[in-house]
Amino acid sequence: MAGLNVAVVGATGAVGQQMLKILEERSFPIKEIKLLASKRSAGVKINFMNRECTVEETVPDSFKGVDIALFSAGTEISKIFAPEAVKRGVVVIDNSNAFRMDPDVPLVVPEVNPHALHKHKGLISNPNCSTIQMVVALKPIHDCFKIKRVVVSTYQAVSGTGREAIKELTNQSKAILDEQEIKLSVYPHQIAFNTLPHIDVFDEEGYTREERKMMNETVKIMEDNSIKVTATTVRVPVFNAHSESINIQTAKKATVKEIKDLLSRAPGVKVVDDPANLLYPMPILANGKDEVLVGRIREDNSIENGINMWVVADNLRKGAALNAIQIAEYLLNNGLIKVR
Ligand code: 25A
Ligand code: L14
Repeated sequence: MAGLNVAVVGATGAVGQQMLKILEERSFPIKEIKLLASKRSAGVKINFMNRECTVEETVPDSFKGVDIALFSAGTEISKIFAPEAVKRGVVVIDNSNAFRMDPDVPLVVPEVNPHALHKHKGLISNPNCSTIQMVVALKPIHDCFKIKRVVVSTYQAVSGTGREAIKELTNQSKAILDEQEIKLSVYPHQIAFNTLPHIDVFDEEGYTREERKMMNETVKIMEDNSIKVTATTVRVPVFNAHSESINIQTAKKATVKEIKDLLSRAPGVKVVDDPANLLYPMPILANGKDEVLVGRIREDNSIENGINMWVVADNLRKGAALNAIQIAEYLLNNGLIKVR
């Protein structure tokens, strides 16, 4: 069968599982698949394209003969194994924070800056989930009206942290409803029936690394360092799909109708904005979907040329696995990957 030799690193994880699902859904041309994870999961059987596949422990030689590797096993694993894969001629699409701001590494959202892939040197970074859904909505507005400033607050689901965090929200919710003691493991405080203004680690200036990722990655992906971004990232007790309240200020005046028309035609976006019929983006609508949902579009009259909107997307799909596979498809369709 014609196709590529594909490796998924972190295949047993929350993002890795979505990667396998989306490769199947989109009939990505695969000759052979390698499911890689830690030693802990070696031997686990996973069904992929009607074949039973066995998970193997990731070692440097796992990448021999592989054409493309999708990594989602955390920053430390990427730092160790991505260079090993590249050394063996593999094109790596990495979901972690390890290489995103490296000037030699394209940081790509296919709807926004696919051209950056033409300069790849074997290693490509998938942006942070919160950044991806935001720039998909911002790019068409920036192209028409030039965005000067963005103020974003996020409402992030626990699935972004991984499978352990999904279990933690389930277990704490049950415990509280049953009036039992809760257990803390992934998050420093109770996440059930609570919100935490804390995602990833704090820096000396009081921002979290998740906030810095949104601020820095947006400028790199949009290729315009005149855009000012400030972020507050918050964990909420939602299983899947991140929400964002986004306030923008544009150089040119934009009406609500103009923004709606623009976003209705934008790739990867679905406008869900009919408040009269109580229709607006919500995690339960975005869950399992490919599109970034945008609604609550309205003028902000407290500043000149201000717009408010509410943006929701499936963080495991568009925020991670789907975006990575769209990058792989672009590489394939544009002859940017050597097939052995
Ligand atoms: O949590 P980890 O360690 O980052 O693990 C995530 C994936 O990486 C694999 C792991 O395989 C899993 O598939 N992995 C870990 N160590 C590895 C190694 N040495 C490795 N792969 C190769 N070499 P696993 O089979 O060990 O994991 C099986 C299940 O156990 C959970 N788990 C893993 N390490 C754990 C742990 N649970 C508790 N303590 C630990 N130390 C693991 O949970 C899996 O279910 P998970 O996969 O849901 O964790 C999700 C991680 O994925 C990253 N992530 C999530 N969303 C994004 C993302 N990264 C980038 N972008 C995203 N949008 C996060 O790092 C998150 O922690
Ligand atoms: O892509 O929600 O850098 O805990 C790291 C932590 C994604 C989400 C990244 C979380 C992330 C994440």
